[in-house]
Amino acid sequence: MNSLYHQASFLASASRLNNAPSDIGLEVAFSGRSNAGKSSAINTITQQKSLARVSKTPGRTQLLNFFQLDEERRLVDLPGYGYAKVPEGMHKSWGSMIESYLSQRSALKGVFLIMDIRHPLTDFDQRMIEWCQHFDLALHVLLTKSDKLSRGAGMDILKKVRGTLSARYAQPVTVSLFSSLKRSGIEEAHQVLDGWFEVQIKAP
Ligand SMILES: Nc1nc2c(ncn2[C@@H]2O[C@H](COP(=O)(O)OP(=O)(O)OP(=O)(O)O)[C@@H](O)[C@H]2O)c(=O)[nH]1
Ligand SMILES: [Mg+2]
Repeated sequence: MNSLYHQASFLASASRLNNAPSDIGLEVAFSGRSNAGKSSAINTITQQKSLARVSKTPGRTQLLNFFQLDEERRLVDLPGYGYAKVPEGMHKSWGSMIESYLSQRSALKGVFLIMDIRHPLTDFDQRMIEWCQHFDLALHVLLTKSDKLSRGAGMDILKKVRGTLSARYAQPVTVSLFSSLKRSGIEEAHQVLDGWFEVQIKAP
């Protein structure tokens, strides 16, 4: 078990960027469509049952939620996008909050973009990828809920998504399979985070 992630604890919630915790150290944000499984992925990656709040009701996470790993490193659960039932005004405020977070947050190193493997690369996902590329942020796609498909079908989608991303975008985007239900894909996710968080890997 990787203790850096396991020791995660809730730090703060912020309704906007200017009441977020100090902009120091390194941060990785979890973004994606509402209900895709962002909060679940944070819990699975940190191997904690209820660090981030999971809900069957889409649009549950409406604040920026900061989780501290150590003095210098944080995970951030971002509000989901694309939830049809929120009023138009909220879509706009979501967009401006996320855009200011992505563009102004110095600590932000990269984004884990969470996609339900059954609905990858929505229009919103593509907008998010464009923003990340524009703001020069590292990007990793987690295709979650992979337990919903057979292994073969999951691998096919993984290949297709990789192909589409490399054809469409200039900067490299990495992709991996994940399931919070089956707790699979955790090691690969930790490896990506370790790289971004500049964790020194001990020689065997
Ligand atoms: N089968 C399966 N269900 C999952 C998985 N991950 C999440 N879920 C379910 O999907 C629903 C939404 O999960 P959340 O983690 O709350 O999703 P979210 O992206 O944080 O949603 P918002 O905060 O509303 O944007 C819940 O009912 C979870 O139990 C997974 O890997 N497999
Ligand atoms: Mg959530």
